Amino acid sequence: MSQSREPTRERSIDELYQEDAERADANVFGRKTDIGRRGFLGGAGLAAMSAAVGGAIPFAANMPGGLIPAAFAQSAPPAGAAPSAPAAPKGPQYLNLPGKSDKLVVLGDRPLVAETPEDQLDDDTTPTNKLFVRNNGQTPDEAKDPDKWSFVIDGEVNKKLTLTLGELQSKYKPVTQRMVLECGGNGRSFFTPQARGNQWTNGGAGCPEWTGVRLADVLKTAGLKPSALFSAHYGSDVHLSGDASKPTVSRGVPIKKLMDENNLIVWQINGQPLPNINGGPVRLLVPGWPGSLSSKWLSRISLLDKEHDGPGMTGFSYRVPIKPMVPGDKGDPKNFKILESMPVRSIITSPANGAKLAAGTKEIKLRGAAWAGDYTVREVDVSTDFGATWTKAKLGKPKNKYDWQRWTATVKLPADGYYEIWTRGTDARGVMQPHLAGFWNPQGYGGNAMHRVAVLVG
Ligand SMILES: Nc1nc2c(c(=O)[nH]1)N[C@H]1C(S)=C(S)[C@@H](COP(=O)(O)O)O[C@H]1N2
Ligand SMILES: [Mo]
Repeated sequence: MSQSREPTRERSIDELYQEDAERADANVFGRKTDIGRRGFLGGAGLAAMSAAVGGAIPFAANMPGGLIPAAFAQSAPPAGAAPSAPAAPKGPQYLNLPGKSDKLVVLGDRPLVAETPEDQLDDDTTPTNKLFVRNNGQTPDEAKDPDKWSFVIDGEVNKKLTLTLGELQSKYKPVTQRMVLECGGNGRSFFTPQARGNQWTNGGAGCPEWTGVRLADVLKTAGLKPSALFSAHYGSDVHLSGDASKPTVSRGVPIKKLMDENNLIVWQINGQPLPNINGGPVRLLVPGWPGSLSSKWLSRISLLDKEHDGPGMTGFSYRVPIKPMVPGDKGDPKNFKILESMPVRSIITSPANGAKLAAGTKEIKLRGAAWAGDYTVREVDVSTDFGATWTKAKLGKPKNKYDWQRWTATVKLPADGYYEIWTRGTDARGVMQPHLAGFWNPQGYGGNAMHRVAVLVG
């Protein structure tokens, strides 16, 4: 006689949080009392939470309910934590691609999408092998003769231009700038309920040094007609369907943004030829706004007399609500506008999430980076006590516009145990990162919840 029934198994606290955060929260923190006050983390809840995160929680009294502990957001359980139950969600899949670090995490393989975990963004300048990859279509074969790579500038211009890479290099003055490239969906995984698309943490961004010529200089040669109001950018990669007549993605910007002197047509990254996987031999770089504007394998920039309607411009694509919508709702297209500047974001690049430090460690040196789309970052703060108190980080200056700002901070710890280090950035306008990803939208753009890393001391 066979017994097919699964033995009942007690699920670990992290599984509970992953499956149903609200229920887990009620179990751990206790239900709201009839006067509407949330229970506090004590007794059985505290014991269960401590066992799950792997140590005592010195600031347990400040631990907010409803927030999935940072320790559970990582792939592997924190060192010393209770071993994960067999049904734990599968761990990250690492990228295996020549020229790329095997620490990049694959979010999708058709099209290829891979992100850079925050702790891999610890270099002041992002090395090429650590720059994220976001393809929408098929990855093209490597160009045989890069110097002959050509693209056109057409539409509302006085003179249609066709330029090869060789001509670009000989006719225009090259510039080198360190600038952030960031996917519009960066931070999408922090939305609740889950939004459609690649589930980026904060790793859909990087800040390498780019060499190229100013797009504005090239546009001046073509001569813009007064009717040129908007751009349309195209790359030569083929649509996933194989239909060569369909662009994979084609987005554009209003003329004011197009003429920004920081937009470059680039062929080098960190002093080397731009690799095929990141759009070489020639790509566009439109910093500050969603990465999708920065066409890889650049083939054409068209000037239009109205807003572009290519794939990535319409419906809910790269659009965010004007007025907040009910999270999870379908949404009314009339309530949406195009996402322009990316929001402020600060990340901790050291220590890594899940770091285990020696017993008796009384202070931690933190390193990180912050950036804010079109704006500079005014302030970065860090907290070790679930946001009850904050310490100002030492914030560096950008090398040039659209560079990220590196920061450092030292925090003191009162005792051994489990901590979450939180960071939040504030941009030059005074706009600060929210505790949780706000302004929910169906495709999950602009998710910039404060970054948290779990560390275990002792
Ligand atoms: N031709 C082309 N350009 C493209 C894309 C693409 O799929 N095809 N992806 C865009 C998106 S969505 C982003 S975020 C960036 C990613 O650049 P990377 O892969 O070099 O990191 O390229 C943009 N340019
Ligand atoms: Mo993107």
